Amino acid sequence: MTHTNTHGGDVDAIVIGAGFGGLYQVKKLRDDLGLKVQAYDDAPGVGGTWHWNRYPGALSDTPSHVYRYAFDKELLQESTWETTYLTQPEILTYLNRFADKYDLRRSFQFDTRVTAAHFDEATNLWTVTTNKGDTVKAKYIVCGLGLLSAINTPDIKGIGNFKGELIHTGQWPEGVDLKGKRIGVIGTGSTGQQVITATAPLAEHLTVFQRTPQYNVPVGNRPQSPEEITEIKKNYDAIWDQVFSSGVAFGFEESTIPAMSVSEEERDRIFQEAWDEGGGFRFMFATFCDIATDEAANKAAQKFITTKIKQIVKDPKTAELLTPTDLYAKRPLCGHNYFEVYNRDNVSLINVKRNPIEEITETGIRLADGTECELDILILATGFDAVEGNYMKIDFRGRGGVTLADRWKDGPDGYLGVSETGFPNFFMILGPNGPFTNLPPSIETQVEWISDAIKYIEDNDIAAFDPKPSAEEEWLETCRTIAGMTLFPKAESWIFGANVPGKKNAVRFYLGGLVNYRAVLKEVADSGYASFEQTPMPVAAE
Ligand code: FAD
Ligand code: NA7
Repeated sequence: MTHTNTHGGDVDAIVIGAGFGGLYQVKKLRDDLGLKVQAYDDAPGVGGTWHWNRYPGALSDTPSHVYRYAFDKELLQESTWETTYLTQPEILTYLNRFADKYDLRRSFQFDTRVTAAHFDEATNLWTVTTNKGDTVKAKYIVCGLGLLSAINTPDIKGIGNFKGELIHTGQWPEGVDLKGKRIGVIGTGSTGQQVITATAPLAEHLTVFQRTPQYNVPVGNRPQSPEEITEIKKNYDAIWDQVFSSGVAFGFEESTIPAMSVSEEERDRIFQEAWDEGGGFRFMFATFCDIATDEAANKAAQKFITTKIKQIVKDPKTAELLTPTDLYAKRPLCGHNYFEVYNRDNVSLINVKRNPIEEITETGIRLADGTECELDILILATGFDAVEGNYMKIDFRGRGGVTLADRWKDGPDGYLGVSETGFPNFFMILGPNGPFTNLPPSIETQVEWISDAIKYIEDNDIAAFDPKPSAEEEWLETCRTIAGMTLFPKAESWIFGANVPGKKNAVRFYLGGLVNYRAVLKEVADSGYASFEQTPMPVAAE
């Protein structure tokens, strides 16, 4: 007996995306499994997030030593950094170095957007098409499309009429000169806060259009000496062990102490220590174990931060506008002297909930009360159609011609964040309902698991491999249950899809932590992928 069909495609696998995920996936499939791989990115080069988000002030808020691949011990020793957090150019340089080291660019076709991918049940192949006219057949697709990548442009009246420069932070062009300009920024999330802080010293005047104030703690970015870096490099094995066996994977010990179990003085001492040390995730997860799950603990953290805002911002009216009143339950933000920016004479803050933007005009922004804000540059720091945004832009069709858009019309599914029922041999890196962490360790976990699954499919002559509907439903229920134990669903943010008008508010993450997520992935693999349908290759008599 021989198998009638090995793959029969043009290549074995298509990988989409040249960020942390896609790059490592190409290396794994091409170099470790020996598959023929074609990869695409619509950017002109590698980097993903760090190619697109070149706005001034763009910084990772994961500590430098753990915002990188863990698997490559040689690269861990060779790479270096200067400060405790990495700027966008540094991360882009790092990813380019990674691409050089493994000669990854030769597998990519850049400046090319994948527009459709249809599964053919007769051949078990995907046909992938691009905006450059390519049509390629492959057995596997791995999507590294990014979860904060499809930009969200607000539908504000007159947005097309602006005669100055209109720039979304997630598509920042080269050569923007902010010096001496009248600049407006819409949005005060993580990105908005970074770009506001960096732009204020350059602008003639900066006007911030804020809809919802957000909590922010200092990032604590400081120089890291060569001696400290040497020490980290010596301890990398232990550092990564800790990261992979933690919840949020940021490289600090997560607290096990409930906030209300200590006195108010002790609580404030611990908050102050975290404030001085810096880091948003650290403030939320290293101080106490229940800031994100218990209302009283959450209130204590809110109170600490809002008191700081009052102390930092000199004008009480501005301080009041900057003070959040909702739960501290969005992605925790941190920055460098964010609230201090509003003490500058050349910065003004507009609350667009109280005084909405009526129209973007040729020369700036007109507010509901008739105020005209004249602008040379308008920066949209309005975030992303997070998680499934880029998936919805591709005409994906699985078994029976069912579209992914249709399957996900009530909110995205996504088994284990890596696969989808009815979409055989189709894998996602950071797909819906994956872990909510410092992302490179989660990306690495998923890329390695996907690669092992593909090896299993190859070794076992499986034609089609996708999650059983019951397994996917059970996983979604697990994600919903865990999310329901936290305060995150009660705050309006991209984590649940609340930031884009019309988007379904639904669970999009597994909030159970990386360590538990890895245990589930291992269990699934160890079971011989029992939660997956596995259609064998058709066999023919010799
Ligand atoms: P991405 O880097 O987003 O790459 C996806 C790539 O896919 C893009 O290059 C895109 O062009 C390409 N693509 C998408 N659709 C198509 C298509 N149809 N055809 C062809 N190509 C396509 N995470 C952290 O853990 N810590 C941080 O501090 C942190 N800071 C961040 C700051 C900003 C401003 C942003 C936007 C994100 C941040 N993130 C952070 C999240 C960050 O996205 C991840 O850490 C990581 O870089 C994601 O890598 P990725 O490869 O999964 O996706
Ligand atoms: P976010 O966190 O989604 O923030 C977007 C900001 O833009 C937020 O302040 C929004 O206000 C604001 N926004 C969005 N649409 C509008 C309109 N129409 N009018 C006024 N203001 C608007 O995106 P970021 O890019 O900052 O961060 C995303 C993640 O990327 C971040 O968590 C890091 O992981 C990196 P709202 O709060 O919705 O009222």
